[in-house]
Amino acid sequence: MRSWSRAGFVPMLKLYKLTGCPYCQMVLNKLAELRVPYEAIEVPAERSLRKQVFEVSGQYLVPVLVDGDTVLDDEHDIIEHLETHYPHPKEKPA
Ligand SMILES: N[C@@H](CCC(=O)N[C@@H](CS)C(=O)NCC(=O)O)C(=O)O
Repeated sequence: MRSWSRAGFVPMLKLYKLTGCPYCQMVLNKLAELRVPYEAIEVPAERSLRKQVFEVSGQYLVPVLVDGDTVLDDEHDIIEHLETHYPHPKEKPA
């Protein structure tokens, strides 16, 4: 899936997440705060069934964020990435 951004037509962020996962919720909260569009991919609760997660990140834990060529598998790194690359809505030029 693709979306418009100020950089042009770019791939939309993909977030691999699990409902009830507090680390995933931290990332979801940040995405909502920054109003960044994304595609959420719900993963199985059973770690060994998360084939897609392993294919993109080389490990099985979530959250995993894919932003173009960038793949991040730690919530703190993901939040830092979002804050660095996506301006807060209040700071966006009119
Ligand atoms: N990034 C977290 C860990 C992430 C994590 O543990 N995610 C859980 C979901 S809340 C998970 O994927 N667990 C799968 C498992 O342990 O089998 C950390 O560094 O502490």
